[in-house]
Amino acid sequence: MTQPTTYRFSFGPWNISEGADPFGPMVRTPYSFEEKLDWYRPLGFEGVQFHDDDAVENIDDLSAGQVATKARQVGKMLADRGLTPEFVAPRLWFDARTVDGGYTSNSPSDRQYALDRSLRTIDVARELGTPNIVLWLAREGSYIRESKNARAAYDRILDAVNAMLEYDKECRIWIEPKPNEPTDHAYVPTIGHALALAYRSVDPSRVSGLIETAHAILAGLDPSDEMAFALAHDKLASVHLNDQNGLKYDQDKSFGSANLRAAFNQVRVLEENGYGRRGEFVGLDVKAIRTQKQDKSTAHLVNSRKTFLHLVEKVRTFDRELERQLIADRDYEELDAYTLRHLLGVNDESLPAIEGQREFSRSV
Ligand code: XUL
Ligand code: MN
Repeated sequence: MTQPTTYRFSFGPWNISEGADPFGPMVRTPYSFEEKLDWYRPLGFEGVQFHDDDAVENIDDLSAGQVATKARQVGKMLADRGLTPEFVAPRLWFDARTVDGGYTSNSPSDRQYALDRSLRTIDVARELGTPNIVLWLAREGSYIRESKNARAAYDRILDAVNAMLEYDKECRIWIEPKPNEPTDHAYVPTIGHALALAYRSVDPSRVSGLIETAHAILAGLDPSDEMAFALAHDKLASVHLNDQNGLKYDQDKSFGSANLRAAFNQVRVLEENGYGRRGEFVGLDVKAIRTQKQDKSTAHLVNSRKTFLHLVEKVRTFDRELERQLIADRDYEELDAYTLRHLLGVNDESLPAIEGQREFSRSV
């Protein structure tokens, strides 16, 4: 019998945040990068997700040599704390030159900036000690469709991916699709789009996907089925588990907080397909509730991790023989009801007492 997977978890420094939103200021005071790193192990995490400038501040103002030196120092800070860099993502959405997009900007010089910055990100990753690059294609899209040529945009994204693969023969690219925000219409909105790009690249074996729960929901799709699709292609490199209450701004709620059953099904598809056995991290991309006070700035990370592990237990204790029988009988009503009882941790024996209780409260 195969041993059960021992999961390992990651998050990014941006997941300990100050609560600022587009309509209001910070509500918690910032912690330094070092303070955040010190928390990882005590909170139960060993993987660190990075944007390039989380690791190397003011990256655009430094020479290639200075960037490498700084990244190496951060790599040492990780090693000293027993931490592993999971990936580095180029932040192609803050600079003035990315206002109209990065790889798909209408300005050739801005497109060049986006590519140069991405190659620098690969340098950072190499010095930190990871081959993995995440592309969240934040501004590769449009606010009005007539402003860009979408057909040309897909070729430009592919050219950028190919240039990165050629630049460093070891690097691996994980595309993190998202259908909107900050743009209205994103060019790579789902994992299907991301994997189609992967297969067209010069080295499909080095291009795969990262699926974020909230992003799938924003696309109107079920996150566990999206994960199943990537797993079927052996292209689920990582996940960003969180939650999302319907079609709103990207909420990054704690895992399971809006839809516990959908969370169960994400854990189910990961667990049943051996996700994590080759070292893949269970990544979280969660934010504290804006109104949360300072002293609980990391509770959402701990809670999301615990919810994941509780749901692993729910998957492992699901009655497989009953499931097999109910599927064979096409008794999906009972499969539905059993799933809910299992998640609630109840059985029908507890009902008479509860119903009796109601009789009692009515009579007084
Ligand atoms: C944005 C998002 C990013 C990526 C990394 O919605 O999820 O934080 O995960 O760039
Ligand atoms: Mn994410």
